[in-house]
Amino acid sequence: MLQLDLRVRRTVIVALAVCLSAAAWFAPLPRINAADHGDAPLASLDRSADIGDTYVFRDPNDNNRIVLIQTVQGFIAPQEAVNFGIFDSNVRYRFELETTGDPLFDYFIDVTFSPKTGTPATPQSAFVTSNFFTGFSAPATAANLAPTPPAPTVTTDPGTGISFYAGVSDDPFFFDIPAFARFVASVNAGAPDPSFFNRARDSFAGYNTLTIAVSVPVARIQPLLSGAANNSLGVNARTARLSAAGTRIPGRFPTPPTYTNVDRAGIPAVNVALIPFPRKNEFNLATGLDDARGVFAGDIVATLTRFGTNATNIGILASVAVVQGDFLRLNLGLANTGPGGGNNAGAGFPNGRRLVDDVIDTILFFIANQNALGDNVNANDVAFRDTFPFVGAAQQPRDSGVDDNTRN
Ligand SMILES: [Ca+2]
Ligand SMILES: [Ca+2]
Ligand SMILES: [Ca+2]
Ligand SMILES: [Ca+2]
Repeated sequence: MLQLDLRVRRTVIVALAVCLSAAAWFAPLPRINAADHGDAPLASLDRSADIGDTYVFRDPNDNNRIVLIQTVQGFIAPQEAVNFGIFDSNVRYRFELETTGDPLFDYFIDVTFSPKTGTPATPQSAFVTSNFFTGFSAPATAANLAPTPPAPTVTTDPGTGISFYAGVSDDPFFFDIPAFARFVASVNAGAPDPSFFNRARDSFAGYNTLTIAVSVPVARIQPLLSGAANNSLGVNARTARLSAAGTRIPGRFPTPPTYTNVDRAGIPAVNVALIPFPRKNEFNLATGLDDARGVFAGDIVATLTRFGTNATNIGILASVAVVQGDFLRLNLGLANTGPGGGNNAGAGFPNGRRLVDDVIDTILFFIANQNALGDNVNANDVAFRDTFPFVGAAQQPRDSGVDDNTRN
């Protein structure tokens, strides 16, 4: 059974209670896209800054390291991996680290990239910076169109012991988007029909994404923790676009650079599944403190109420995504073991998030008042690696007559 932190702040209990009593308004459930792919109009229009998923887990090969992964710019077709597999040099890809047990992040790891120049085979340079270690640079992995993808270039910085990878990989997320959309439509029509999930097609199968992964020694994280319950680390991904605002010279960016937030993603499916369409952009620009203040609590409760989720399970879901801010929370005292980034029972989501974790089924379990409900897509279409960066190898162009794996 999942171990959930059920502590709920008084203010949020009050906010949720108020919202529950006022949840007679029957707004239709929001559209469902994916974990966070294309979760809001502005993110959909800024694809290079559109986060897909965020993961945090202990390295199963060495629990003294913590692996952080964010995927961006999903749905890259294998035949276009070279042309579309480019990190945007005007986007800052950030991991926000929450280390004090409150809804405000305290530390960050930022990754930015050089422009794509030279030949398609020339890797972009990544710049890894932080407010708790001295930064370093490392090459990304350039995509190719060969039958076999390039081996991932992993750089371990000698000064910090931090390992880094960035490149095109298989999208590690698995979920049947149309089935879920049809199920939601049936809920809205007053006749919930889980049989739509018999479709069981992984909407992400056969497609790639850009992946950024870092592996940080626990020894560098542990000193940052203070007052955090359960020796835990909170992680959220956030992208921001370099802004020309403030510069006096047209076309020149200010120094130091300023950024405008685009997207954020912690707990999977919060924005896409629980926030109503008119507020999705606002949610992406908000902070963990906004979450904890209950800025979106009313919307989340209204959505869950439409699903038929009872107060107990609304409280559980709210405790994960609202009360302490929308952060994945990883218990550093819980061992992670097994292949593909770890798969031992009881150590995965909502304890952090591992690649193998069927997060959609876990969330549906609580939405359905702890009754079994799932999308029947329960594993990735390709094997995850057993070593860092753990994500599966990029999908490559197929030979004539060979299934391309897509399950649209
Ligand atoms: Ca997104
Ligand atoms: Ca904090
Ligand atoms: Ca996949
Ligand atoms: Ca599933």
